[in-house]
Amino acid sequence: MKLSIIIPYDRYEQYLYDCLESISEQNLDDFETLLIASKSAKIDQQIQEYPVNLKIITVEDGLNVAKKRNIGLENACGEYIYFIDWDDYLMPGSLNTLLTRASQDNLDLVAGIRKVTWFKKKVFETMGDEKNNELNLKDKDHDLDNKFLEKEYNEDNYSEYATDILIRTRHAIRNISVLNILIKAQLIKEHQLRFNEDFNYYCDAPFVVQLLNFARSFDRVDQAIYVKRKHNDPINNPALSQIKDSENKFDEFIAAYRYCAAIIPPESYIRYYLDSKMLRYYTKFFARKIRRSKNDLWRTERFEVMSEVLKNIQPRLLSRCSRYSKKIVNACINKDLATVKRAVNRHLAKIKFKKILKNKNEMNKYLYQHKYINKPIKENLIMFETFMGKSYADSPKYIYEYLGKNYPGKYEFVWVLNDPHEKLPYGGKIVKRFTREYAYYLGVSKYFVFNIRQPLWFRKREEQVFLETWHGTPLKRLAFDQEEVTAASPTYKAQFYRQKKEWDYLIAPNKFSSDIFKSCFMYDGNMLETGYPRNDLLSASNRDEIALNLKKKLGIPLDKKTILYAPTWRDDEYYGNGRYKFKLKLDLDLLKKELGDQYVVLLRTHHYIADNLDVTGLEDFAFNLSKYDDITEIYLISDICITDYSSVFFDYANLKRPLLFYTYDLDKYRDVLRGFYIDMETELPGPLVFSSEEVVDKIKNIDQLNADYQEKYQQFYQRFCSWEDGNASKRVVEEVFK
Ligand code: C2G
Repeated sequence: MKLSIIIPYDRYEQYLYDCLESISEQNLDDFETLLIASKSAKIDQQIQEYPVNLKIITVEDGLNVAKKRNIGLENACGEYIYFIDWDDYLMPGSLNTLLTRASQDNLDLVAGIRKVTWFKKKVFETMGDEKNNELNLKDKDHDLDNKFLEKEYNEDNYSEYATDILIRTRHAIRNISVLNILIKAQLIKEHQLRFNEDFNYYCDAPFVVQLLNFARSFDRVDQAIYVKRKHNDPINNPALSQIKDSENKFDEFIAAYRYCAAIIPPESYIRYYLDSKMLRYYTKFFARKIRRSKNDLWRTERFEVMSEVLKNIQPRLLSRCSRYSKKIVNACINKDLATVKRAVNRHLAKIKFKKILKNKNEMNKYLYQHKYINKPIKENLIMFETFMGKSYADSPKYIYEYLGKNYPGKYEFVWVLNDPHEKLPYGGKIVKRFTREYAYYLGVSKYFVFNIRQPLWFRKREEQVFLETWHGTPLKRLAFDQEEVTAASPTYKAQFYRQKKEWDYLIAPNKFSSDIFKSCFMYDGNMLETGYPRNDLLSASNRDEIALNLKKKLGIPLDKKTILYAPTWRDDEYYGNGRYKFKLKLDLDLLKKELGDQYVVLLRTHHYIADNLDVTGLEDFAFNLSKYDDITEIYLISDICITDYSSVFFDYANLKRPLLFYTYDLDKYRDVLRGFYIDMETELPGPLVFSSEEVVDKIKNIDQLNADYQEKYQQFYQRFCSWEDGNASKRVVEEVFK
């Protein structure tokens, strides 16, 4: 047999599917895949059916990776050995490329390159490189080549080591990882190499160092690509590297370093590299840890250990360091803790100061953290924010107006609004987001009513009360239910976890949302099962009068019916932070031609959309209301609503008016970007349409559509709208503002 692939596996089977699928795409014939699976690991039909010559070796629970890989080695029959982790995958043909190269010159080791991603295979294949670039996840193997080793090593005249072959292999020790190295089984056998089972986190380094030591021939092929997948949910399924606080991680790190250092020549290239890693670990991590850690070990025992280690690193490495690094290394070697602390403090203060000079919001944040948060709380002050200060709208607006009307003089109000607004009713003071005033009010307000998440640097004080209204019944999968986080930061779930703990109250518009919010936000605080304050307007007794006035104000012809088109945003189409692209796929010319004698169109993009819709030449038919604050008011003037995957329809359905779903990119949105909580094909109160022609057709036959969907609409209404009776604001206020 030519090749044995060894995979240690214990949980989170959703990762393993991608891994096995990718192995089936390697153009291999004579190979076996050894899955070393813990007894309790899930092995389902799907896993067993991949055409990868799978041999499952069941082992007891709790064995570490080293042990599992060793069991793999005992059982492997291949001429070559290859390790892959169950949560990673390969680009097609990579293994074949490695094997071909190895066979050509009978090489002991052949390595490929590694890429890092946050995404599953399907997403990575669709938009991997582009997305990785945005996230600055470069192919670090190459990065390092250019920056560091080659230059330094050659300059140092270590020509006897800097042979072509060594340079070509250096990436193999970049992370000192065994991943993406094809190894001749004979080499392992000859030297009886095994992973050191004492190491839970750092078993790769000692093994790889030995491989490099013993190998007589090696090469690298850049076409063989291994994709290392980061886990986006460190709360529920952390990767080994994301387990932070294990007590013995430090001891093991040092032990692994010492183990390696003991078996390689002190002047070797590998040692040079190991030491540079250690130096980096100390300056970037350890030295900072000793300032803040609650655990005194970092300043006592561990500091002593570090001192001993640093004493033995190669002096020429130190000579290349910055003055700051030299200073803290020397201080540590001299066991001078006070100097290290002082130097690190000064260094970090300098970095902070530079940041502040560059961006004045940083200054406001600084003032919040160091000054405002210590000021006395203003007991009657309430701060409101909707869509990051973009509008006076949504549930915060309705809660605000209810408070203003029913409790005159009792509260002081602050509204976060970025653009100039007319004076607000009830005397609300307007502040811009992230200004000094904003930072001040974050520090001293008693109550917060926000419809999105709070700023990342906000830290709720114990006496403060945070009411999170959220902003829609979930159709798209949210937070912890999102398999992939393609928009937002990949650390979104970890951030969310911390932020939701600060929510004292969360509003649910219906039972469905209440259940989902609990799980998708991992929320166990007070759930206000009240309905949405923002929908109170939809059952107001004077809603027709309000609608008429609004139509007049916006210049919408009173003799025409209106079609609202309110789509959502796409996670993968964006310019930058919170600024998304949107290309109108609704053929307005066609709509005007076919429907223009009876209808006009109201266009409304999501607040994330940065593109401005161009309605030039159609001014009497298409009205762009994207900048209008409150979509609830717009619902009142809309006779038909077209949306896609926006939560808009859950609210609009309160009016029992016709709904259409223009879902031209349904497959991608559902399968790649987000996934849904309800079945778009069977549970919606209106039809899915895929072209402008279909839109026209449905609207021309709107009576038929209403008849066809009457029953479904009724069921939908019962499920999602039955709590909305016009009194949600009252219920919320009475619960929260006691
Ligand atoms: N909205 C709007 N105009 C649009 C789309 C949305 O004014 N064209 C408003 C609506 O109030 C809607 C809310 O923004 O309910 C949220 O928009 P979604 O399209 O549902 O998207 P998102 O902001 O991602 O929120 O649980 C809901 C989810 O969080 C979705």
